[in-house]
Amino acid sequence: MKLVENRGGERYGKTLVGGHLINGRTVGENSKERFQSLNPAWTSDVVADFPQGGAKEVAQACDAAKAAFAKWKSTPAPVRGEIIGKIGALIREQKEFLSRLLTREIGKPLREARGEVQEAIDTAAFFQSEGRRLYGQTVPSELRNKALETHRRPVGVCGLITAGNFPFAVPSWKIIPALICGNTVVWKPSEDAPATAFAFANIFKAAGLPDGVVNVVYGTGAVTGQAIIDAIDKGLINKISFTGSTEIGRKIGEVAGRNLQIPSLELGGKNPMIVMDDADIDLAVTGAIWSAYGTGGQRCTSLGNLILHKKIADKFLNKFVPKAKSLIIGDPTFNEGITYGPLIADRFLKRYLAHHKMAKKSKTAECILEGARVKKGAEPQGFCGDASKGLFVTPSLYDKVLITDEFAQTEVFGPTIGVIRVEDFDEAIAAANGTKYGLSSSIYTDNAKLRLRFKNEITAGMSSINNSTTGAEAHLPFGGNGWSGNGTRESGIWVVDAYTKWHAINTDDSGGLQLAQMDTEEVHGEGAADLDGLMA
Ligand code: UN1
Repeated sequence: MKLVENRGGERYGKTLVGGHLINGRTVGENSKERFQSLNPAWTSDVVADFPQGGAKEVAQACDAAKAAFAKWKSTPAPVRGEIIGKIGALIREQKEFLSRLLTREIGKPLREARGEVQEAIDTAAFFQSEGRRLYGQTVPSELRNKALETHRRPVGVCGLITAGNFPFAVPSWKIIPALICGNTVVWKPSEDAPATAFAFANIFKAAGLPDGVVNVVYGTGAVTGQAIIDAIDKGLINKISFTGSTEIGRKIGEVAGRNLQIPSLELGGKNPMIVMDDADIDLAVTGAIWSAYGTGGQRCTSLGNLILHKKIADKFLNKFVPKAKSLIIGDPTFNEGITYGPLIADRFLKRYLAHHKMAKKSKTAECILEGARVKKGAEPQGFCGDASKGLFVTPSLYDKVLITDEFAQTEVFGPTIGVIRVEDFDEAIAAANGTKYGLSSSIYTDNAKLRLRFKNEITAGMSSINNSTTGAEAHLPFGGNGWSGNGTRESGIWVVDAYTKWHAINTDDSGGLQLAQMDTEEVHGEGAADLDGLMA
């Protein structure tokens, strides 16, 4: 690793030049094929310069992970937990540094970056103690002098592919449980955040994780991500976990499926929020603003479809629109008070700007806020950054969208939402369940009967009542249904199922061959039902 002069972004720091981590060694630091991560608030700041890994590096990383597996698997789980605890302690020590690096690399406000790093600390704390559980069961046998038990076994080499919007927390959701369960890892971090990943990888090393247990191969999704997917077909990977688009998730699902593996897929969302006519409007407006525009709408849990009861829709929007117009946008490195920073990368910006075309296909939709790129000399009130340097956009809002519109059915991944007006709860829940996605969801109401109906009828994997669609806690199951995922979950105890397989064992101490699944003499009662009549 070296830090080199950063022409164009000196005030942010130097450029980090790094390489893959394979079997404890840095590989490809001088390789010619490289990519750069740019600070989206100031795109001439080159944050990092990394080699692009291909099939060769992925194969080397998988070999290293396979070689390290036997020893790591047999390391007692509480000892593995100690290392996880050390990882958590080191992250805590470096929390401010890591948060600032993350903010510089992906443009997330500092307080959110700190929250994200904290989530990794919390995840480490949770799984350190899981090293002292990882419970199996004892089960009664149908035969005498025979004992039944179950154990969780690791699955092997785990290929992990993560996205740029949560480049620290989401990798921790995958890597830490994979490790506590005794697996080894090949991680392909997002091409938008290699420096953040590199810092994380260094913590794994510093915590004393043996060489080869975590390997990191950097690069783009199209090249390095594809090489990881191909490695499933080559038999180099036993389990894949992916956070990203539905389109890529579907491809991974196909490849994993034909190899009889269960992938963990955390995909897109078009998350609904219902606001009923009895809701606390100010509370709902605050929740909707944050869900829609917090993190620049770049969360898989961000609000997509805001479903308003007709009776309160105008009142709601009269409060919502001025708030949306006065959000503070800017460069998060030098301004702690911003609501959201730049979009993460140019491809996100392009997709955001293109969403208007899709929204305008609607026959009924009315554009209330024309979200656009912030232009130098025409910055919104309170803007703090250099519009000509960063990927800054203003928020967008469409009213009178129909759930059947393409705009209501498609994830944008930027600060835009559509308002769907409904007559009653039946229409509201139909709209909320009216997309192919099913990740997060929310309702604002104090009506106990409607809350109960919402809990029972919503098809999403996660729901909030009187709260934002975003902000899952580190120990609750995270994940979605339909196009949002394949039903696997991350976080908390539930993720252990993703990284282990059950092993059932029976021990027979009877001294003879006892046959299970046989008709046993022991249980023949006297009062057997006389079924002869039935055959007549
Ligand atoms: C993601 O956006 O990919 O709960 C996952 C939340 C965040 C989501 C992270 N922790 O909103």
